[in-house]
Amino acid sequence: NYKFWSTQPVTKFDELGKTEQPDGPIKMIDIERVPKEPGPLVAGFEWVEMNLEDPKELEELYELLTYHYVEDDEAMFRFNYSTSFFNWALKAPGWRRSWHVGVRASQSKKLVAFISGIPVRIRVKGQVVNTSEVNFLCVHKKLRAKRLAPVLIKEITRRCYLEGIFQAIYTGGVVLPTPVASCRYFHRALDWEKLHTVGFSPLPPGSTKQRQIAKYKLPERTATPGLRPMEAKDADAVLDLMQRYLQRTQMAQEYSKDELIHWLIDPESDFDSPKKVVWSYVVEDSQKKITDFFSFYCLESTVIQRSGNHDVIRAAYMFYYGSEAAFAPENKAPEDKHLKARLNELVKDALILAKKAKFDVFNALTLMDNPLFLEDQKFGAGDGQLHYYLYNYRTTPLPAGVDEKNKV
Ligand code: YNC
Ligand code: MG
Repeated sequence: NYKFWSTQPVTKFDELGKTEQPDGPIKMIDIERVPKEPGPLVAGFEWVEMNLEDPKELEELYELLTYHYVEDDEAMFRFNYSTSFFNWALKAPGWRRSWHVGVRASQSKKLVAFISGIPVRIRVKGQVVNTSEVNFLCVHKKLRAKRLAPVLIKEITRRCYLEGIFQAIYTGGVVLPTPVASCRYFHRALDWEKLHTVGFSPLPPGSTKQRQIAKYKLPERTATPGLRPMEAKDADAVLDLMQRYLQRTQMAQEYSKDELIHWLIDPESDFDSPKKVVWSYVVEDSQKKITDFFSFYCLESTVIQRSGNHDVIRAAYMFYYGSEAAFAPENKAPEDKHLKARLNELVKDALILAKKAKFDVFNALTLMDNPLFLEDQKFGAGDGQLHYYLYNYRTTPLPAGVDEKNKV
């Protein structure tokens, strides 16, 4: 088993708990010995570097992923990333065209597979590692189970090595050797009736539709004084708060100011534009100090068996947040009661704003401090898991689900 993955520099399942070695690279790479040309592809196909600055090529990537990307186990829903999402996720500061790798049919030039990387710095237990974040691996349904995925993975690896990047981070719903962390998806209905119609939310035994709708009803207006959309002028304050806040976790991305602006401030500022990807808010107190922030992004899913009038689910995903409440003297681990109360106020406002922006559901993973608010804000556990992986980097896995011992 794991015919491909057992050949790769990743932690093996049976090494777990046995390693006495310190955290660090599994294999040393000599750039001189990295092939200068891509490996062979099956006859009839060719490698391409995608030019995602060209709207036509961006649209080709959109087409491939719209019909062939990630589905749930029952094949009811499929992620439908937008072209503005690709502009956001694939053109982050430091992006390189050479890490936007496609495979085309030689005759028709049709795009049939894709894999990408972007440069990110990851802090893992106190050490900062330069990595490539590998994402959007996709093979056309007609070319599945032909061992094309390992060929794509080896090609992006070669391209990372050539640029002097020897480690990678990636996530997936499938279990591979060996997750560094595993999270569960939680979902909070915003439009329960629609989620029920499309088959996402079952009617719990003993309940009624009316009771479910009432359960998820939200106030019209947000409640936190000083809450407003984040602007570029807030970047220094938010970066400072975020950096301190992320110290609560053992693994997190490190951000420069440019990166923070890219990831949190959408050039599309129109509140409910279909092109908007990320929504970010700050809380500014009466002394003009930023005390809290939160953000969420949009990722729609196609309803594969369209039902009623609905062909997409509009989902908001919890992104970064932070609060000075974590550092207040009243906030004491392990309960984090003070922080818990504050996060519940902030997340409730995030739900209200997401509802206003016409989202159907709000999703969050069991990471960061999310377990402090999931239950109170009526999120329910989903079927989906998300596993986090590191390539060519050895470390012992973080505790399951949450990455600190003091969490639920
Ligand atoms: C997966 N998601 O286990 P073994 S996530 C990694 N991530 O290898 P074939 C995967 N490996 O078990 P198919 C994987 N899914 O024999 C499968 N595999 O060792 C492994 N789906 O290859 C699998 N996108 O070509 C097996 O399978 C081998 O035709 C089988 O293709 C797989 O983006 C796939 O879920 C996923 O498009 C492309 O099913 C296809 O089925 C598909 O015969 C729908 O492959 C879309 C989908 C995956 C989303 C993602 C992160 C990808 C990370 C890849 C690993 C990066 C490593 C770091 C490289 C840089 C290093 C540096 C520096
Ligand atoms: Mg294949």
